Amino acid sequence: MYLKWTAPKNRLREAENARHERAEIVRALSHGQVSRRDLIKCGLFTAAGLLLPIRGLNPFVRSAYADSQIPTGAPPSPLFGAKPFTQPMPRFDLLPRNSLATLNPAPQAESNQTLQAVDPALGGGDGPIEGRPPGPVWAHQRFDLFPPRVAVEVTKEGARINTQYNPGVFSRLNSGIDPTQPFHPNFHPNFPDQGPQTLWTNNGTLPPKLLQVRYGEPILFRDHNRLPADVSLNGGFGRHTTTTHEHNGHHGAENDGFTGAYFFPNQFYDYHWPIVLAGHDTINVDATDRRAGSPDGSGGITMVPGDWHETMSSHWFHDHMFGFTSQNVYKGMVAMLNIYSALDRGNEGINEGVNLRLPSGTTNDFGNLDYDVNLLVEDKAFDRDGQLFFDIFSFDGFLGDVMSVNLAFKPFFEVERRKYRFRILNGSPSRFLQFQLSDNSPMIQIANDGNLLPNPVPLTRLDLMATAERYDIVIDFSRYNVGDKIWMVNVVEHEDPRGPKRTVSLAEALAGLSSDPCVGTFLEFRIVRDPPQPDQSQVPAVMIPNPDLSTIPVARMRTFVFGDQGRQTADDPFTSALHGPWGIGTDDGDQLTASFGRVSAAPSFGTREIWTLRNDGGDWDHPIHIHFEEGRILARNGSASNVPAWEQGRKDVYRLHPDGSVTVSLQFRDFGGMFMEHCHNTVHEDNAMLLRWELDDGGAPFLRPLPTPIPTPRGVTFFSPDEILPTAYTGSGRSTS
Ligand SMILES: [Cu+2]
Repeated sequence: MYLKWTAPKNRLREAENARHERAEIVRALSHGQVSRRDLIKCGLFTAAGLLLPIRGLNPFVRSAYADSQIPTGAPPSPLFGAKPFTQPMPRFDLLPRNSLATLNPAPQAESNQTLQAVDPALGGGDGPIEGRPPGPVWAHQRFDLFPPRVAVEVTKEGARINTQYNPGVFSRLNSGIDPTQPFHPNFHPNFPDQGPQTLWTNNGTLPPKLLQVRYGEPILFRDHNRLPADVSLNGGFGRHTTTTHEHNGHHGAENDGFTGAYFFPNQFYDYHWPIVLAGHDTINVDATDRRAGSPDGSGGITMVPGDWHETMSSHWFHDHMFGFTSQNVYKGMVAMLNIYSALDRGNEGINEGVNLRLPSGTTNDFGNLDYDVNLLVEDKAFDRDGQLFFDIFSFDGFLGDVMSVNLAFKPFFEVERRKYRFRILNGSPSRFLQFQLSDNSPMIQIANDGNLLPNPVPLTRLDLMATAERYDIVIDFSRYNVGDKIWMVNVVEHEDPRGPKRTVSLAEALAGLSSDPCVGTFLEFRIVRDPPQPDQSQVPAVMIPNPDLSTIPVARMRTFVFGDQGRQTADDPFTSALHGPWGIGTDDGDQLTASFGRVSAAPSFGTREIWTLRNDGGDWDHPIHIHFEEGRILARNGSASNVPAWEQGRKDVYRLHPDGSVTVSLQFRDFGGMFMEHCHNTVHEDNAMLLRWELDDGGAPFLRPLPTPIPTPRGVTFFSPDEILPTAYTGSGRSTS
């Protein structure tokens, strides 16, 4: 937790010195000059990760000048005189959708292994231009069936000024921001620009990027790595290798951003995102149900196969680098992805009996953003120079002391007197958030984790929101007068990253009495005018009912226990480089720390399973993300009646609660390969609460089990899995072909 500016000056100085010395060691660790083991040997480090309070190295322990209110502390982030609500909130920056012909070289099913010279900083020699693992196992699945129709290219690179900002709406709907003006990589005009080593984003620019896609329109996402070839040019944290996960895409594993399928500077990786409805092969296969559809561009519907009950809306994509996800996402490798469908069209005016007509706009056939606003909420911290600060030594998690929305420090947003949809994403490394409006008026939750709920849920206070969770809400500003202001308030207080300490009352939060600087108002809504057109949007009483599971047999039950007793059983230096303390126990086995060479579960293709996720920690919370198929929560702590209304739809992140359990129904359909399950407190994930599971298709077209990719700048090699847990494969037989 953070010291207040009112803390004694000598205590602040001491903390700043401690942070500085610590940063030196962090740098050495992040450059690979020292290992964790070295630091433990030197007595500077404990196995649990905490830097010991020697020579003032740890700003997080009680000092000689102990502040009785806040027992641990780093110095507060400097704000350079910036006051809250003095800058407009930028809308996301739209990624261009190009024709396939713009891609050079043309995309192909198998990884493009054309050789190029490798930078001497990466060891020189020759290596492939594409970092995707080679060969048929990592070829795009069903590439002929789902040929890409839209090309999207981004480069991961260091911070630079944006001269091509496209918010997708007129300036009056973007709080007056003139997009033709250069957009600086800073968090407020008073703040210094972030340096190219500190901030790494899609295209190197701010605001964060938004990609708009629709069902039945496969995307080829070419991701270029132009991060520094020299691993030490990272501003003290972050790793120059990356892999991109489209969270929670229903795509083949070669396009899922597998944590061990990362690629190097000067390489690219082609991700093929088919954007199909789950159940493509088994439900509505002849595409005759208009509810399973996509906007056709002219007011009608293009019908697609699959189950319309599986329609998804609000995704995000982010780095998933093994051991470095928290740092890389915090550095800015984060974007959002809106999926449009017949049901959720992004046009509130079209009334053909299927469109739910949620707040959006009417100008374009689909994907209007006028009244449909993405909100990325993150806590950040800054060093004395105003550069992003991250502490890679705290294995519990990382908390910032500055709230940002769309990577802007506490902005304002101008709205009209009508309904708006907000797609809120918690992108913090570890922080839980919980929102309320300053006048205690209602919001309507319509979606959870990108899945529209069966029925809307009016709430004055949203549920806790963990990292990676998305809540879509509707706020009706017609109840206010022009000139009014209201604020979004965070009411959950952290003392450390273990989980929320407590939820404060609205009055307490507004009074600014919390010792947690992220409690209180963080986004100001300014009601500036009446809408020029009548609000045609609605929030229907029925949105997307759940898929019917009653006739689908349960092939298998599995149990996963999440705790801090992680043990490493693999010794491969690539796949098991992480050392805990966090681990996952599978089916009553020991808690194991991550090795992406270990297969922990292998459900059979085409089946349904029930997984119970249990929290082993007394006062911890863990938000668990299962890749590939969204699930339905059947029970919390063993009882269906514990599942609140806003979790009655489908989800992909499951908060376990302290000592709690969540029982989830999942199906495994349409694509195969190796996927992950992990804590989305990204610091827990990196240290090393993550496992690999893969689909067992019985042998074809995949191998069983799949070979583990080991990326190098000179190409990817493969090894047999280090370990296969005894209960991984269905039944007693186990093939190791
Ligand atoms: Cu966790």
